[in-house]
Amino acid sequence: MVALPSMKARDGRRAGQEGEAGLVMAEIISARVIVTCPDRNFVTLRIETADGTTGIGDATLNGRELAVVSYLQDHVIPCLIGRDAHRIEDIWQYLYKGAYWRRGPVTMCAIAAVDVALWDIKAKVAGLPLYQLLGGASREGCMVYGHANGATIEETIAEAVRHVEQGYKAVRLQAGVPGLKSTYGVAKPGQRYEPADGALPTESLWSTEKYLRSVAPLFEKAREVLGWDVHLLHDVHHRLTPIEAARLGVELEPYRLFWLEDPTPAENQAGFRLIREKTTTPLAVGEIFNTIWDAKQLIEEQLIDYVRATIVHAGGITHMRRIASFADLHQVRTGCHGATDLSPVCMAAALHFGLSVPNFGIQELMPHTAKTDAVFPHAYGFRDGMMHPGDAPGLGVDIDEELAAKYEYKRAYLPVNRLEDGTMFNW
Ligand code: CS2
Ligand code: MG
Repeated sequence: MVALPSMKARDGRRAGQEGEAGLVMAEIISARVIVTCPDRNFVTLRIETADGTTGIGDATLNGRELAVVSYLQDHVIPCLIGRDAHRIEDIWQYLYKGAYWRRGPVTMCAIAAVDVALWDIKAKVAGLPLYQLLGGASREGCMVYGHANGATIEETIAEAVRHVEQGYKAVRLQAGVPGLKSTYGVAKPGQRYEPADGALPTESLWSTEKYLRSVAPLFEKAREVLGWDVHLLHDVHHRLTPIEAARLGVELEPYRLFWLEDPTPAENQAGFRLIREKTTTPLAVGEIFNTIWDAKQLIEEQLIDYVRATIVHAGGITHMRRIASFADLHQVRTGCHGATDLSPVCMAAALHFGLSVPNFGIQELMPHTAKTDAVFPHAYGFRDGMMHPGDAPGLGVDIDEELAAKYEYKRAYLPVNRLEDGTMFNW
């Protein structure tokens, strides 16, 4: 009979180094946090094992970055040293259950960073691109959607045409709202869209009535110009009530959207029942979710079509695979958040995840600046409207620490939003 490796408790806390028969050990000897601002802030965790293998994970929480830095440095890293990097699930459970205080964006970002760095290490040790360890490729590549935005309908559609010419099969359309000075998702003149734009939060004004009047004409014109062979998406950014969202969904039905995103805030998951009863426009929700519990009812009752949780904010690859498996049972597909505040490390992880899960839907792509790309050299690429993580061992992304050190952290907040009468509202 084959002797099993000993299951004896080591010191109850740490992975031992005794090298028991059959156990491949990768002792964590250091972990450190790197903060850099190549055009915007990013937080990255690097974990190193005794044989010199390193893995990285994204820990960026837009506008609240330093809270995650402290959570990692002061509370997580001391517990990692000496553990076996290969025990990814056990470390995940240790950090989640062991904190006593479960869930929340700061905690789950920190856990995600550790989890992704450990998957990176495991795949490098195996000498395989990570998706191979996740079951291998389920498709040729991950379809992505690009962002077309402009102050007017004409500008937005011109941008969409440009995307289609570049090969995009799916485009999100956001246009300025007549009568409002600024709108989420629309770049300021001459700049690229970047939501975290102030050392203190900038304030914008919102009118639901003006907005609702502006959306259907945008999509009517878009179908006229772009035809029907391109997927069109739209983000409401949590700004409607369920009944208003239902009305918008119905109005947009003739234009066959791929999805309508975040139509209403999702803390009250039952609120989506009303929208769902009224409209067949597909719904996508979840870029601010951090665990499966945020989406449980939405998925179970099939109140949404796409879950937008992503690696960095929802506990890493380990937890995202749990969300995807649960969603798959209910015919809900993935549609990972991929704005510029998610670093190239997160994008790489999302692509390995997306390539491997059976119920991949689409991946958001908001390209990073050249400065960001230089700090994070990566193997992933774009072709014919799809992205592929590449075949380098591990995640296929690194951080150039020397270059990163040149860009000091700059406090930057997401804007806040008020109704025209001054009432604080959802941004
Ligand atoms: C947006 C994001 O990508 C999206 O769909 O909702 O731009 C979001 O506002 C930012 O990622 C917030 O940090
Ligand atoms: Mg969004």
